[in-house]
Amino acid sequence: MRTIAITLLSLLAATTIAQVRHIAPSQTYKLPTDAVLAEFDRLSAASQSRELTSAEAQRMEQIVEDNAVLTDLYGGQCSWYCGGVVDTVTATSSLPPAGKNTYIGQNAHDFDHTSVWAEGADGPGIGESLTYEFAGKCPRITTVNILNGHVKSEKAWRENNRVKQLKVYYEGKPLAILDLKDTREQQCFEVGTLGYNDEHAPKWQLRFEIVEVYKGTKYDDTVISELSFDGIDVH
Ligand SMILES: [Ca+2]
Repeated sequence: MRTIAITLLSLLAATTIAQVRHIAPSQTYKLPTDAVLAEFDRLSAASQSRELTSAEAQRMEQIVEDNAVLTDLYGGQCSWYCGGVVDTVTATSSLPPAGKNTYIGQNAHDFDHTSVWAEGADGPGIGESLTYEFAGKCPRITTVNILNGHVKSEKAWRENNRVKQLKVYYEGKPLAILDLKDTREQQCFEVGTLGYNDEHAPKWQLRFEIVEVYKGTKYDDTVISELSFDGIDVH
């Protein structure tokens, strides 16, 4: 009897594991070249301390307009974020700050391609995770967009680990494994319709756990530059 029960439990466990589906990116979007990115970063930094000349402002606008990823981050166009709000982003660990750079979880959701979350565990950070929390009334999510690795430059991207598999937990239960490509392109994953869009619904969470990584050439730290969303119930 006991053997039968254990066999049944094993079968059930195997079925549960098998049910976590793998999702490949449905679309990818290229970043501009490093030269254009560096020009954009220079102009962006200058705009913090002085008014840009009209030629500089025009150039900056043009760079944003010409590049889908930058349009997404800096274009200020209509998106899920017109109604969607992420209440908190927390990480299980992060690297300590170095100079003015921090590596906290919120950096993965600050609409800045140069700032990153870097896990702070020993080794590549398998099992480390980011948790995003939403209010019940938050519009529903259908898509997860990821800039994988330290995308600010080809050099930083190569030197640090990138995520190969990211396990998504929806309300604490495994939902899917995102199979990330080893690319600096923005990767978009269709995850189904998540959330409530209901002011009476409770708060809810998505957790993203590092399962496997692509190795960097210099550092054994796994990095995500941006993890953001698209969805419905807005406009
Ligand atoms: Ca960022």
